[in-house]
Amino acid sequence: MPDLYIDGSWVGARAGGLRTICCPADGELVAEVDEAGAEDTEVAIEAAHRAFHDGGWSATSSRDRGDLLLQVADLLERDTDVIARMESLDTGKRFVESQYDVADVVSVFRHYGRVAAEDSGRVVDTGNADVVSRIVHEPIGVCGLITPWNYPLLQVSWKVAPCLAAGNTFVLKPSELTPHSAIHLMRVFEEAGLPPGVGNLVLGSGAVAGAPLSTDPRVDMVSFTGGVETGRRIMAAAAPTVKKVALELGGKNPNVVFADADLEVALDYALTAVFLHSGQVCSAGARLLVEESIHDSFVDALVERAQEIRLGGPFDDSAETGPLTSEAHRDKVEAYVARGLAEGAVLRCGGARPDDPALGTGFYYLPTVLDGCTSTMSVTQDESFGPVLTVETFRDEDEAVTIANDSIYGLAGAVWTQDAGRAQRVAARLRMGTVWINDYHPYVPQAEWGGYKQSGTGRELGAAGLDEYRETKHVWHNIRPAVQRWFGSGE
Ligand code: TXE
Repeated sequence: MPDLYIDGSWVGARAGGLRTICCPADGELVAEVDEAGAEDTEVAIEAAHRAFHDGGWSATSSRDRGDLLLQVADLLERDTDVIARMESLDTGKRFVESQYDVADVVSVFRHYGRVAAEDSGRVVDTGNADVVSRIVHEPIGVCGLITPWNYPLLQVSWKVAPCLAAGNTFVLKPSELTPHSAIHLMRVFEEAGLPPGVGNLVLGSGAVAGAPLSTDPRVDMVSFTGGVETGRRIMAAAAPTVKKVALELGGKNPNVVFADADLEVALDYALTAVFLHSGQVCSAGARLLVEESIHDSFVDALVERAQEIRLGGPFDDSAETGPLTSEAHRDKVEAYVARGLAEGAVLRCGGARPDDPALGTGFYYLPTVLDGCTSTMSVTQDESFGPVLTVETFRDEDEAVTIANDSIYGLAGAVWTQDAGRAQRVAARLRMGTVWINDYHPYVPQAEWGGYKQSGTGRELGAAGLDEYRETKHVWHNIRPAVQRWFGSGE
């Protein structure tokens, strides 16, 4: 069965392109999928454009759209293990983590299913009794949705659910490395009765299949999650047609531990912050800032536990984390660590591939701690997107905040302290879209997610995540029209 979903039909790539998907945990073949060319994306854009302008979707009631999203949530929940298996084979991630991810996807669809009809605009008091003035929300139009490989279906859900809730049509281009859960999602949409052309799926490389989504004048908005370099390119490509652009570009997220924190808990979370999913998380706490007085004991204990983390494939019950997504990505992480060492960072553990022959065909990399780092080093400024923690120290609150904010990024960060006043002061001064106090990583679909500075523009999730996909219109109704005689009043 072909893999591209365009205008309500499953089709192959016009030029016949195919891509081989292998599991990063062992290099085994997962499947071959159709690889779209730019012409396939253009046909998908045309279908989405037609469905938006001719079709009934944007005119459906927001309640009906919400009901469809709730139905999709139920179907996805029904298929949890099927989808989780696809995610694990495409990403190499542990099956149990993929199951958690699907549960999160379901709650994102449920959230937007419930809120789709909640905010129907407002009436404006103009001060003029002869006028009815209303603010209404309308869909933007055709949305190009481009997503990465680390949380494949979850990243898709953060875009697709609010996009449909608001009444838009879309062309989705998931990461070329992890296409299967997106294919399954389109099957679920088909089962739920999404009208043809409203949701379209193209698979393939960003530069070819993805590029038209930021240049084509029929696309009204492009929403992208991925690397900062690609984000810059997409923003520039969207400029000539003045598209709305929403970007989530990752971060270099500081995890700030004060000496007065509950150190046992802070240590435990410092490991999860950076090593969850082998660091392939946009909000990974990859930059540990620890108060100087506790540096030695804290980092010694952290290194000891990092060395005990067990690596393995998706269906290995003893594994605690998996491989990196590709050989190219592991090469990038290795080069990043080598650069840090050349700049004077001290390798405390890891810094190599595991020597277990059972892992030899996967793209594994050991949990790595680089101590003795400073803000001027590339390793504290660049995102590795791998299992690499850099350690810096600070002496007081001001210095902690200065170092934490010394970054082009501003996605997320955490502060650990039992002093509530300090926690609030630091949280207020961190220039980031999310700040956790005495916690790391949780998010909920009800709360906004996104970055300050070069971590992106716009927000996903929460009320703002729906607003991203809506235009705002002012409707002014003069209920007692009368001749005005602005001109000709002298006659
Ligand atoms: O991402 P890309 P890559 C970071 C992380 C990683 C780096 C590069 O640091 O090492 O980005 O990863 C599509 N027009 N993050 O190369 O290229 C591409 O096909 C349209 C952070 O994998 O940004 C894929 O679907 N689309 C991050 C998507 O963009 C284009 C998650 C992401 O790929 C395109 C992943 C183009 N010209 C990586 N070029 C996060 N924020 O969570 C590429 N794409």
